[in-house]
Amino acid sequence: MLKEELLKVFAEHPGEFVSGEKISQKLGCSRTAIWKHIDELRKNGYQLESAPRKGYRLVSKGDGIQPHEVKVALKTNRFGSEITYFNEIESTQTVAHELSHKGVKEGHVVIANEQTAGKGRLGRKWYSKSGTSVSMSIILRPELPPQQTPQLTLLAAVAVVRAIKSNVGISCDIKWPNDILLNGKKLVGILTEMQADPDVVHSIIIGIGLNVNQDSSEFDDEIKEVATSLRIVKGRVIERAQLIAAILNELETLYDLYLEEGFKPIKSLWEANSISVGTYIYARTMREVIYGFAKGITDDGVLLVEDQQGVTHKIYSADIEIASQK
Ligand code: BTX
Repeated sequence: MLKEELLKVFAEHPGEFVSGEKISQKLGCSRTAIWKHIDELRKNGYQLESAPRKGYRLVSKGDGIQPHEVKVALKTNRFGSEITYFNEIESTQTVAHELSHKGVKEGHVVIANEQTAGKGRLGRKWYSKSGTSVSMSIILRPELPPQQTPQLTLLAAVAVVRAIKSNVGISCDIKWPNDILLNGKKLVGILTEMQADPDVVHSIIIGIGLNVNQDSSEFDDEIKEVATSLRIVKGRVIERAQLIAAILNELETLYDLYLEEGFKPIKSLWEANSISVGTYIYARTMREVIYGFAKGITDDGVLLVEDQQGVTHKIYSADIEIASQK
C-alpha cells in the first residue's frame, strides 16, 4: 500500500524532485522504508532518479504492467487477490512453483512484464518481450486426482478465449490441447504443471503466455512465421492490465463452475471453441503420426482420433495439425 501512496506523491509533483524528508512526513514512515519502496518500484520497471539533497524524481513509469490496475478491474474473490509482479524474470512458472511450496493461497498470480527464459511444453522455449506480452502463472489447489488435471488446461484455454472475446472483441480458436490460434497462427500458449504425489495433487500451476502488442517485426526468427498478436489483428494497442483481469475473472468463474458441476459444462464450452474436433487431423505423438478424424475429447481431456481403418486412438499428448478432409 505504501508503494501506491508513494506513487500518489509523485503524481502530485510531476517531473519534480520530492525530498526524502517530505515523503517520509507525508507517508508517516522512515527514510529507510521509503528507500526500500523506491527500490521495489525500480524493480517493477519505474525509472526513478535520486539526487543528494534533492530527493527522488519519477522519470518514467516504464513499459510495465501496473498490478494495482489489474486489481481494480478484478471481479474475483480469490484469483489475483495476491499478485507477485516482476518487471523481468526468467520464468513466472518457476517463481510460482517456489511460492506454491511456501504455501501461498489458491489464486495467487505471478505476472511478469518480460521473461528471459519462458518455458513451453516438453522443454520448448516461450518468447515474451518487454512491454508487449502477458506472461502469468496462477496457483490452484483443487482436491483432484492427478489424472484429472488435464481438464484444467482445457478450462484455462476456454477462459482465455472468452476473456479475449469480451475484452478485445476477437474470436479465437482452440487447438487441442492448449494452443489458442488466431487466423491459424499461435496467439497464446498454456503450460499446466503440477506438484503432486501419486494419488494427490498439492497444486497446479497454470502458465499463460499471450502475445498482445507485438508487431510482426518484433517476433524472434524462430516464431515469426507461426506467431501473431492481438495488436496485429485488431490494429491497435491493447491495455494489458485490463486483459489480465478479464482472464482472471473468466478463470475464477469457470473454475467455480467446474468445482460445482464437474467437467461437463467446461467440455461443451471447449468443444464450441475448438477447431480440432469434427475434422481430419495429423496427431504427432512421441512415437508416431496418426492421421484420422478427431471425434471429440473424453472427460479426461483425451483426444479421440479414428484412423482410416476405423480404429479409435486415445491421444494423451501430441502436436496437432489440421488436415484438409480426405
Ligand atoms: P508449446 O510447447 O505448446 O509451444 C512452444 C512453441 O511455440 C515453441 O517451440 C515455439 O515454436 C512457439 N513459440 C514460442 N514462443 C511463442 C510466442 N510468443 N508466440 C507464438 N509461438 C511461440 C506453450 O508451449 C506453453 C507456453 C506457456 C508460456 C507461459 S508464459 C507464463 C508461464 N511462464 C513460463 O515460463 N511459461 C508459461
